[in-house]
Amino acid sequence: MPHVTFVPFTGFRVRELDMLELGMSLPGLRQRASALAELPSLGLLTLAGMTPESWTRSWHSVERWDEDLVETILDERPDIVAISALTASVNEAYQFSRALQDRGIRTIIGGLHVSVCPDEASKYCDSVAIGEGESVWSEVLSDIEQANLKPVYRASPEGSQRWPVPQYELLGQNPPRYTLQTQRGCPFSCDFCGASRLISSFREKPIEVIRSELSKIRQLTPRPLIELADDNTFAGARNVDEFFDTFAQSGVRYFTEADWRIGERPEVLKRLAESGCVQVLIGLESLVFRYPGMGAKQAEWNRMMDAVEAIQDAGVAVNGCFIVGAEGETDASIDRLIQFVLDSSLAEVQVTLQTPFPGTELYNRLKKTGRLLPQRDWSSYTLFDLTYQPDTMTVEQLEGGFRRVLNEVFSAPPSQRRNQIRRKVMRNWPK
Ligand code: B12
Ligand code: SF4
Repeated sequence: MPHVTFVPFTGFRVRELDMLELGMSLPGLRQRASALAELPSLGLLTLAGMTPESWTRSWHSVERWDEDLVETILDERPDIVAISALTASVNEAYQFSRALQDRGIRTIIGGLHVSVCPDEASKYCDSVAIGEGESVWSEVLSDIEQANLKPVYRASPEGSQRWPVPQYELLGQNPPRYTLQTQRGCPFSCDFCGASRLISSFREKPIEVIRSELSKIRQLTPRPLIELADDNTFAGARNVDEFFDTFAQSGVRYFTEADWRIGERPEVLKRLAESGCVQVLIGLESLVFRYPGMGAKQAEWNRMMDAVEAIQDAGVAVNGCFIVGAEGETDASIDRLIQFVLDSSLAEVQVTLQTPFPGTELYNRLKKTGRLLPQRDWSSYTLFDLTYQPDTMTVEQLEGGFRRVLNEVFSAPPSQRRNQIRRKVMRNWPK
């Protein structure tokens, strides 16, 4: 029987050592980083789910690869090793692929980063998958069976009509968290967004497939915690009642990502908490700067914050996400952000550095104007390391300003304050 070995690169990444130390010393950040690191790679689980029974398979989720892993994989005698990596881990993935190739093992790589940089990836891997794996995976496997692996597989940008159920069993007994996707892409096109348009167009998953996935997760773990790997869950035209019925019946608890407009939709507010949603991540992005491509997500600040209040009144905690480092950022605007976050009623916050992921308008603009920092390679694309020359500050000033935000916002007192807000919000959560 042919064998495929799946190797997703996972875990939390920060490049600069002082950033890493700061992150680990701040209670608010440490907590979030360890929760995040528990999330599995849905891309390869999905491809495993559509791999025919005639193939055997193995799964190695890696934070850091080493020679022992290479030896273990050699013992499995795979016909192909399928690797998935994001920008921050892609250089590690390339070196890992080379180590396998040196031992005569063939590799194929896919994911957001290599879909945008396939020529770069081709130097390190036998084959590169561009776009959604669902569209090309059957062809890849059949080509391997016929000893005819092609150097590149390109999925159609419209996206596949197939929604295979991920093979969650590969995660073993009772994983701490699951990921599940109910839609892919986003109708907006924020110019910094490193996810929504890189793989395929905006599509919603049919409700029966979501039901099967939830039921499979429930069979494996009775009371699971799920992070929806959606780009913008309620941005489409789906029937929200059907959606909420499905989640409520499954009895799971879930986190998701949406835009603030759900706070103005009574049909969503009425049932979001009851369906099992405990937290929603909302990109508030910046107090002062408006990014191109935000579409209807761009609105008056007070209106967005009223929507946030409405969501929390409905029993669901809001994790407000902010970006530091937009064009025009200054020490004064950073101070305003700190004060705003400290005073706000947000139950959780996430603050990251603007990061020009390849494939985004932001990346193209900064590259064209020579502002990407040449000494910061892909491993710095972590959302916590600066990768470009700011326009109105020096690199050191912006780095210093960002560390100041983290210190002020994630130290013990404000983190405890947000815990209290979260508890208050949760009191409205239906029992
Ligand atoms: C869950 C998640 C994680 C999980 C799991 C990561 C993983 N390996 O999948 C964890 C917590 C580990 C994680 C970590 C990080 N993440 Co993250 N994460 C997400 C999240 C929320 C969902 C990703 C997901 O499941 N997508 C759904 C699956 C189905 O899509 P997919 O993985 O792209 O796979 C499809 C295709 O790409 C392709 N494919 C993928 N791999 C392969 C391989 C082969 C062989 C083939 C044929 C096809 C193929 O087929 C799949 C099916 O269509 C996204 C945000 C979002 N909404 O997308 C951010 C996101 C992907 N993360 C991001 C970032 C920045 C990070 C971190 C750097 C954060 C940090 N500082 O640590 C780290 C990097 C970790 C690493 N190893 O590189 C960015 C990535 C941008 C980029 N271009 O790199 C995103 C887009 C968020 C953002 N703010 O912009 N993350
Ligand atoms: S609203 Fe969110 S998911 Fe949609 S394009 Fe903007 S950043 Fe990306």
